[in-house]
Amino acid sequence: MKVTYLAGTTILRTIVYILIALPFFSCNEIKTQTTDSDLRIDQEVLAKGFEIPWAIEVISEDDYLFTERMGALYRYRNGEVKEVKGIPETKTFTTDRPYGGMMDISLHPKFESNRMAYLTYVNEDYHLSVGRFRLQENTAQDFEIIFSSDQFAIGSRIAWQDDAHFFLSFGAGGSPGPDPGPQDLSDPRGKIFRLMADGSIPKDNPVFPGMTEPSGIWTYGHRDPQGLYYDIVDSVLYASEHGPLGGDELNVITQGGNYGWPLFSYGLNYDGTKVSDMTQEDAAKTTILPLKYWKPTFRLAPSCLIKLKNSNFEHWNDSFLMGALTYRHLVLYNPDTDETEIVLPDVGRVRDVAQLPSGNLVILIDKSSPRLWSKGRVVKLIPKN
Ligand SMILES: [Ca+2]
Repeated sequence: MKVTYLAGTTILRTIVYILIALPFFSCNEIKTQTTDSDLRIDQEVLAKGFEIPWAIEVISEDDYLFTERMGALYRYRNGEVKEVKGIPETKTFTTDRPYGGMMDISLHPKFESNRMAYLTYVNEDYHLSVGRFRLQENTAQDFEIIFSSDQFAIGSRIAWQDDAHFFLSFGAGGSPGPDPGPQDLSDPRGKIFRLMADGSIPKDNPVFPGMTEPSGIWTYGHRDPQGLYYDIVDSVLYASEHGPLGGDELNVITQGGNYGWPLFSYGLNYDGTKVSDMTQEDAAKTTILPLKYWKPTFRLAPSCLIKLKNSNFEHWNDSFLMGALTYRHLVLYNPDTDETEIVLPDVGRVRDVAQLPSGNLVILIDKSSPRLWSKGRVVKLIPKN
């Protein structure tokens, strides 16, 4: 019985390794959607004048909440933008550009009845916090901090597993060299957490070696997962993460997994040196390799992640859409064909994408991109033939 089980495990592991290794054997070029392609896209600017609009959530077809990294939450409703009152102060850390600040906004799955929304932000002590509130018109009522940490997060997203559980990514930076934090289970950086809706720790979270009970940590060894998408149909959590100089990844997130940073990376340190001497073969033995990675020759810098389903962009459905910050493109990744396609070239630094009930999309774009004089904006994407 035991032998059969072990043999089964080995076969399963081999299949998993083959599946993981598949992307290395297919070397598809990056495709670019040309203007004479059959898919033309109307871009309608709904609102503009922002700095770094970072995250958007759709309440209904013409009603959205979106954050601004510099410290604001806005509500767009029928062509009008109002600032939401009652949210906390936030801090950014500035090197070449501001990091941290006000990050994700996420509606509770039962928002329609309970009006609960969640915010991830860097607080006045430069530590990542998560707060929730009840949205009453343009006011955040009963604001309550449900997660606090003692570290700065360069990026953070929320994705809901169900009404009771959400995932929270906690991005670590690292320049010029990597920080060991993501491998340290007592450090919140470089982790994906799984928490109850009230911020408490789910009893069925993993118990890591050296611990006697579950913690909030679901997976570790991440660098900066700024894209988090939970596929409720397939019950799979996906995360896109920034490598350093290249080595950006799309990962399938499995409970308790070590995703390798900074033990192993397909990218390079910012000074061009190797992140580690670990081989891919050795990394596969102790860590979970990405579903897909992009080499330093295509620095995707994925800002967000959504898997489209039943959108009006038929050719994009069942593929992942991501903002590519370095090149200022909107990029589509099809996991079935392993093709990366630039669907909106040089559109600007897209920070987030959301699907509307109609099947059209809304995206957020940074100011000064793609042109120096461009304003930060909310743009609706509509396909036209
Ligand atoms: Ca990794």
